[in-house]
Amino acid sequence: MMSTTKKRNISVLGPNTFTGIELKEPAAYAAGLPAVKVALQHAFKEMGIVKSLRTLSKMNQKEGFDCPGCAWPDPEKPSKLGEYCENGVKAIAEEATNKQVDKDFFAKYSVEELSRWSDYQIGKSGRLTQPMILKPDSIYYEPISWEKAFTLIAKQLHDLDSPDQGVFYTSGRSSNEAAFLYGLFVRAFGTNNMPDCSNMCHESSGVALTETLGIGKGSVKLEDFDKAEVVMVIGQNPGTNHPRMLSALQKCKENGGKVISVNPLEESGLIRFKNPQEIKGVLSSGTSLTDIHLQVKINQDVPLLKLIIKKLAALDKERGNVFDHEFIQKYTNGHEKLLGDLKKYSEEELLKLSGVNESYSNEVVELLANHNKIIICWAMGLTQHKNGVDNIKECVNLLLLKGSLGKPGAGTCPVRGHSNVQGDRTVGIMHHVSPSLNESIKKTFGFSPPDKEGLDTVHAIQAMYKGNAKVFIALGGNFLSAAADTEYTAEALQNCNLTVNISTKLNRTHLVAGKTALILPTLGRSELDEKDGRPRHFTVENSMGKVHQSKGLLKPISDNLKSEPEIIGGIAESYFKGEHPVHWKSLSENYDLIREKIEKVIKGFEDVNKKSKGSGFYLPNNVRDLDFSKLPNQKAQFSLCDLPNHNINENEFLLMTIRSHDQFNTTIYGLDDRYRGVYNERRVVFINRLDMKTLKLKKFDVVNLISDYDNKERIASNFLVIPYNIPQGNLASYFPETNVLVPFNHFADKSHTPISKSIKVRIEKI
Ligand SMILES: Nc1nc2c(c(=O)[nH]1)N[C@H]1C(S)=C(S)[C@@H](COP(=O)(O)OP(=O)(O)OC[C@H]3O[C@@H](n4cnc5c(=O)[nH]c(N)nc54)[C@H](O)[C@@H]3O)O[C@H]1N2
Ligand SMILES: Nc1nc2c(c(=O)[nH]1)N[C@H]1C(S)=C(S)[C@@H](COP(=O)(O)OP(=O)(O)OC[C@H]3O[C@@H](n4cnc5c(=O)[nH]c(N)nc54)[C@H](O)[C@@H]3O)O[C@H]1N2
Ligand SMILES: [Mo]
Repeated sequence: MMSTTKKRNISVLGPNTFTGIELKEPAAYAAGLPAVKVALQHAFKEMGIVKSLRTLSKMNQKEGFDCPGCAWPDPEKPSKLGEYCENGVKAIAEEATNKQVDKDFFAKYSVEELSRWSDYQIGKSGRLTQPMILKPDSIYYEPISWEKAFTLIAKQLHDLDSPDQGVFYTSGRSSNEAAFLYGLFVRAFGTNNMPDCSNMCHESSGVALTETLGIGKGSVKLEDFDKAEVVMVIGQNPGTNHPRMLSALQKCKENGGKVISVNPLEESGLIRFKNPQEIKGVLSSGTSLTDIHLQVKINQDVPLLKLIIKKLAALDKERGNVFDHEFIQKYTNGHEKLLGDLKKYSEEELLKLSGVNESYSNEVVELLANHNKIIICWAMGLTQHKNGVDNIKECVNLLLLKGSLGKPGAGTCPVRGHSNVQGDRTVGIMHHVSPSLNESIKKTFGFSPPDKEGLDTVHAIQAMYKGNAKVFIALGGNFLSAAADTEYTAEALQNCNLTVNISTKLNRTHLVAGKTALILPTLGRSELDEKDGRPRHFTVENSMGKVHQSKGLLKPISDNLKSEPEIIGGIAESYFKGEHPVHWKSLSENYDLIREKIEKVIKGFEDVNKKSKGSGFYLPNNVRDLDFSKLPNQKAQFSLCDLPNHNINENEFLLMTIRSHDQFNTTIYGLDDRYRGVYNERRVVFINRLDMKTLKLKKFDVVNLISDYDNKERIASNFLVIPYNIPQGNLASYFPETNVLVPFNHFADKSHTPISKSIKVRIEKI
């Protein structure tokens, strides 16, 4: 389906044609030789053999660069066979490709024509090589000099009626240094409008963990997996999205631990694992990972956790030692209320809602009753629902009852997405006002940051849609395709006077642009970043709060790229013209100087220039120290969480929008979802066979998916029906093709994360 804009004739959604599906059985195990083979195919195709081997030897090594894929930490001793996974190699191949999107490319293809390409084709065109401008009424990007681009941005920012008409998005790939400088500039400019990808991702975790435990991050370290007795993996697909986590689960199993997965799908990556970093792993039949799989229905994790807690409470009455009473007494608040509240629910009701097998759930209860070194890992399966915050609070309830915090082998593990999304937050990318951060900035830099709350992602889109925000600047990411309600977001971006994307690769947001649009090409993680012949390095923070350095090594794809700090510094310099207490130019050129400032402003970064070398250092984490002094009564908080309520109509399903094995968010590496057995096609919808029967659907029938929120019909057209092992009443399909169905104004309470994992839809056969 094509939709058009007023001026440029842009296809917002791109083509909806099929690419030639082939269906096989879901994979019997994750990784192993097929993963090595596929990884190398991707690398060789994009980078050639020599560059591939050189690049991979430096990935996730102490003197190399941090993988631009996920945020899973590196072990102290990296494997000799390389410390990377199939999808990390795909990420690097995508970034370090030899293909170029240069001025000739843009002279050949208009944005109208490019918008009719699929995201896969757009992404595969190659790396951006020089700054480009799309002028009002034009459909062709043209070259522009860096200086002119900075001057134009500065002028548009000066022309705004108020700084709050600017929106400054960040995706989570940016380094701590770039993110710190960006946040500093946005505050100096005068707004807190800093939406970021986290708003669509782990924001629910941040809110829930801050309210209950006093820090919006997880508490476990990598070595805790060696000691854990039980690891619960809830709403997460590590085989695809955090493959190196499988090695940690493998170690846990080797040490006698048990792994429980809670997921509407039986994800292959969690069933069996052949570790490609061990010879024996590749040759043997691998390690079976999941001991018990609870096939929960979409968004019925709260009923399931309540059921588990209720049964544990009954056992505790009998045995007296199922809960950690000393811990509860000493460190927590509200435990009686929680147990009292559980009386409202019957076990039968909770079991039925959750949809899980009763005897499996009893096995889980028994395991949890007998152990207290418990880690709970989760990702988007818990956060992207209306009650995303409560989902996580219910996990915290369980850990608190068991005393599974602040001890080896136990704790919270929200598994982060982008490789530095956590670091970006730590150094100040945030739409909320932090009085203490503002105070430190004032003390260090001599200006007062604004104290008005900024816009998060969903509210920034609404502001642009309504014309209340007019300039959109993105430090990375693909805002159009990542955000909810693609057609609404497209209108929002196209309403802007100026959209600016600081990017490595071409994506749909460059095409669905404001009246004027700029593409500012930047260095990738893997590229050598030099100033006057001297290499510079960055720092990043991994999913477990460890900060370490990252240094690129490849020759940059073009001489006309700037680093992210240089681009931010260039904009700031043009905007302030030397009339500001911050010396933007010197900061943007010398990252040691930025780090010295971070050290002054952000707690835990003392001595960062020295400490970030080697394997790095951990930031402070109050949960590890069992210090809850900032919370009410100076205790960790139990929470009362309601059951989710979707008011599903008879003909409606709940749809989760998930990642295939061949994508990184909106970057499509390829068309195969190998673990789920779907090849060469992304326009598919996974559905239970019994539901197919009721709807009289056959395999490969073509359907439209339709959501009807607020009496508005939103349609994702042309999807092939795939019979799958998924609970009745539930559907799964890929993101971003289905983002068009997610209403912009329906999001999680408190965290405002779009409801991308529980969208009410109906199916229409064509
Ligand atoms: N290769 C690769 N790596 C990535 C990414 C990528 O796209 N590709 N993305 C990165 C980013 S930014 C992120 S945030 C992470 C995302 O990592 P994940 O959260 O693992 O990604 P999703 O594909 O969204 O998978 C969600 C999982 O939750 C399950 N699920 C959905 N709804 C529910 C529910 O209601 N309850 C339960 N219990 N489970 C549910 C789904 O079946 C699926 O297994 O990965 C990061 N790493
Ligand atoms: N329906 C649905 N929607 C979702 C989700 C979902 O599960 N379902 N998941 C959500 C989640 S968890 C997230 S995190 C967001 C992701 O949202 P984003 O972070 O906005 O999206 P990405 O696809 O990761 O962004 C890819 C683009 O980033 C740019 N890029 C890559 N590396 C770099 C770099 O080093 N520097 C710069 N400056 N640019 C770079 C490239 O141009 C590339 O095209 O999407 C969210 N949207
Ligand atoms: Mo994410």
